[in-house]
Amino acid sequence: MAHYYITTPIYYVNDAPHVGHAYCTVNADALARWHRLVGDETKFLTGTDEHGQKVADAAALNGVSPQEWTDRTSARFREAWDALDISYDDFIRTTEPRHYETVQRFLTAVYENGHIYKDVYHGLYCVSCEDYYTLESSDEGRCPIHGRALTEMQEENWFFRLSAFAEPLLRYYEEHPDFVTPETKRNEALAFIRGGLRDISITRTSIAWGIPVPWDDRHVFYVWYDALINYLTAIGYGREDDQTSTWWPVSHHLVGKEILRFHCVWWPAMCMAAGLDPVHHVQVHGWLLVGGQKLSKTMAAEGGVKLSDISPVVLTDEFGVDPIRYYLLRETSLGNDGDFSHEGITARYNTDLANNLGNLVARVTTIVATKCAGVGPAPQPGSELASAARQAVGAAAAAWDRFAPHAALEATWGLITATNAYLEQRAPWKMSPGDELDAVMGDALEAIRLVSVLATPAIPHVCATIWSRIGLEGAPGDETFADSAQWGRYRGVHPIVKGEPLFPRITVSDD
Ligand code: ME8
Repeated sequence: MAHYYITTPIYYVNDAPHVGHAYCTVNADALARWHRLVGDETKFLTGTDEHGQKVADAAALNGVSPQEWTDRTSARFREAWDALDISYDDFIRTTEPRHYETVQRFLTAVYENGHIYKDVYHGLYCVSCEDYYTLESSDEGRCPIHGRALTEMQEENWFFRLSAFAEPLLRYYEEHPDFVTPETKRNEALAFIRGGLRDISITRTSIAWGIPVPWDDRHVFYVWYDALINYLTAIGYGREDDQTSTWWPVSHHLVGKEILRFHCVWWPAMCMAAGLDPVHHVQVHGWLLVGGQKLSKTMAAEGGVKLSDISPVVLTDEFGVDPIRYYLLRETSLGNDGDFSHEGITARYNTDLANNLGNLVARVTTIVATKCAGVGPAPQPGSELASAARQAVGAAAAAWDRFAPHAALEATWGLITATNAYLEQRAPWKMSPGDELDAVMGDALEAIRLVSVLATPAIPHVCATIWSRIGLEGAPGDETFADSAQWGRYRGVHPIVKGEPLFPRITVSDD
């Protein structure tokens, strides 16, 4: 059985989760659900990144200890993921003992392998990024991402000999052409490596909120250096419950484009330095933008949207879980930036969910209820819809496999459109009860069943509801995909439930 390990970044707990975090987490969730559906042994990891200056500052600002602050904020992430029906298998917090243990083991291995040394660091630091810049890489002394003035820092630090890994990294990229996708991001990482790698400072004495360096307890590890190792903590690296050989290195990290350098340069080099194979795949995604801007706390101050108004919990309350999940998955392809807006959600809701999917299910269940005595007939083996279905199944499966949920859903909605067109053409509402009507309705029910299977990683609640409305037991993911994706599994003689509209239309006012 294939193993599939997928991770999101672990999110900083300096503030509450917003829809940008949800974007990444929902995509990872749908991919994990897809792999469970096809029968892979799946592990889906998310969590919170709780050390570092930024988090310590947020705690101080709120007058509580860092531990109290991280407990409180980490819980808000869990709450958001519950609201979005996120099926993580593990939620890691970097303040947990298991993480301390793995980090210390991993970094001791790097140290003992001779890749860590002591020196004095001078640099320009951005607390929001928790990262150093050089004058050249800064925006005239300001952070190129956050726009804030950079702070001059000088401290005695332990350094990681990143510069020694340029050649091994380039070789790794050459031997693993799919290491970083999409290709534009792979090229970006390669350009960075070819531009020359400098050693990086990996410890701090200026703050105490971090994991102690095992061989020098005046220092704590720099937050990024501990954070990346979370992916190994969750699979027990260096501990008694070590499952590294099961889940590593054939794993997938889904990360936003601003943390490409950490995941595509530092992290593989760190793994090599510890004597471990780097992860096999990093999928980089773009940003959700509001009015052309990355979501940030300053947006509201500049007259834009307030982040708290578009928190995952507020959005799911307003539109429902599945519509938000659908929007986040369907609107933007992983890799590109996309615009987030209420108008965008409403448009997708009314068009794809209410008009296409909702109407199809309503239409079919109504006709079967009134003209087929409420019992769903069986489909025809050679139906013209069967070829549309086969095409949709193939295209959707291929898209899920290549990290393209938007394309998987596009293919799935292609089958909905084909089914609606088939009904328009055959006009079963004009037919009298009998074999011809049964054949058409059986085909439509079978197409709906297949749509529920294909869409279940994205909108699991609605798919389970549709499943029971067409008289099936359990849920669309209960059978393995190889079986359930075959045309003709809907055997007929299933009791149909008409039910309330799945997606009542949202009225859009003109003002
Ligand atoms: O960087 N659009 O944490 P973070 C899309 N702790 N995705 C967005 C987004 C937006 N507007 N804003 C945030 C960190 N994200 C580190 C990671 S991993 C070892 C350590 C998502 O809280 C996106 O996935 O700043 C991005 O990479 C992640 O949140 C960064 O979250």
